[in-house]
Amino acid sequence: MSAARPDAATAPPFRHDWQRHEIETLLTQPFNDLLFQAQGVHRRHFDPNAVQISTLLSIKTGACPEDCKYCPQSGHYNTGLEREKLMQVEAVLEEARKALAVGASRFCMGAAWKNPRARDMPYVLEMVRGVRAMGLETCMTLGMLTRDQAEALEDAGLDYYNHNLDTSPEYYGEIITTRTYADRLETLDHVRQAGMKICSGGILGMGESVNDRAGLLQQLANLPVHPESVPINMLIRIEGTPLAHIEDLDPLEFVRTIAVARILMPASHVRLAAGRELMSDETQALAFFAGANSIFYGERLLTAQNPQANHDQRLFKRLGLYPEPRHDVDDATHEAVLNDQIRKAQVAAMTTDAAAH
Ligand code: SAM
Ligand code: DTB
Ligand code: SF4
Repeated sequence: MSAARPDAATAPPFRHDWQRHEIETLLTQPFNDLLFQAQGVHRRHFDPNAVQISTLLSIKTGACPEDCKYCPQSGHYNTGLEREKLMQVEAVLEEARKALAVGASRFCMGAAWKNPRARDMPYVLEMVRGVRAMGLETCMTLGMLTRDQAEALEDAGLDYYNHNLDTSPEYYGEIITTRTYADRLETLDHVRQAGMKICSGGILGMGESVNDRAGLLQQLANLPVHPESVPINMLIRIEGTPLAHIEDLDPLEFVRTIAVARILMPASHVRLAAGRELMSDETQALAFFAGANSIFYGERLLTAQNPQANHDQRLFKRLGLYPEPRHDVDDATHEAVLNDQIRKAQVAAMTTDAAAH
């Protein structure tokens, strides 16, 4: 279990029957009422000042056959991105070592695929084994999976599979035409049946309505088990994609959505995911208050920029936040050793950079 707190035991049971209108009511209530409620839920389930840290690596970049209108990696749009084939296993492990050294507890590997091919799987499985052996949690996002592929990943030790629903079922067809919402749900089902944890969320700022945001959260919260990790991305507008010039989303609408995700999925890690680079520190502080407790750390997401590490270190210092240690290792001694290693690496990274500023 994640950083669960003792008072979680007295919290009401989790719901999986949310109605769209109930979620819209939550999203549109006065901001202070919403944030107060969300922070209360957050404190019942988590240490309010601990933030889980993930680092991302693109293991196969660009030329994706899907037409996701937001994505720099879709082969349907000319975004000037240079395509790169699947990385060598050793090169991926080298990046994972760097992530561990700067204090990440989870390493997420992403590939611009519609789905992995059979011949890619041995390499991908080797990456999972190697990263896990370092004591990092493992996460992958490779597109659609068959049941067999999900089981093979689970056997190799993959902890999380990321597969986002992105938006409401009604708005989905405006954003992606090369796969359906049902395809997405099917992969999530394969991941869950195989015994892995689910990381699933969406993107805001794609021209969707409040009702669409409610629809996305409804789909996520009404899954048979809440996704353990819920990334909420702010659209990064990429020149060359159809959404390059879409209107800005009000940052307070973004914060509201984080708060409602926290209320609907009380024990899930809600990630303040892509788009932090263009957010003010104050918006991020509000998002943490609203219940976000996970970030991507490091200067690059998959292909787009993320805040500089030293900027995040200063922000954590200003807000009194600290990285959350991992909690899901079965054996207590192993967990203590890993947490000690991670904590030392985190403290070393934080103090070195803080001293330089
Ligand atoms: N191809 C796989 C898939 O789509 O599942 C994995 C990689 S894909 C890049 C992972 C997620 O990144 C997408 O589901 C989307 O939510 C997010 N993403 C992609 N481009 C983005 C952008 N420009 N701004 C914000 N989020 C983005
Ligand atoms: C998620 O929800 N956001 C991450 C991760 N899951 C794989 C990806 C964000 C990608 C942003 C655009 C880019 O870096 O190419
Ligand atoms: Fe391909 Fe994933 Fe980008 Fe869609 S979001 S174009 S599936 S890499």
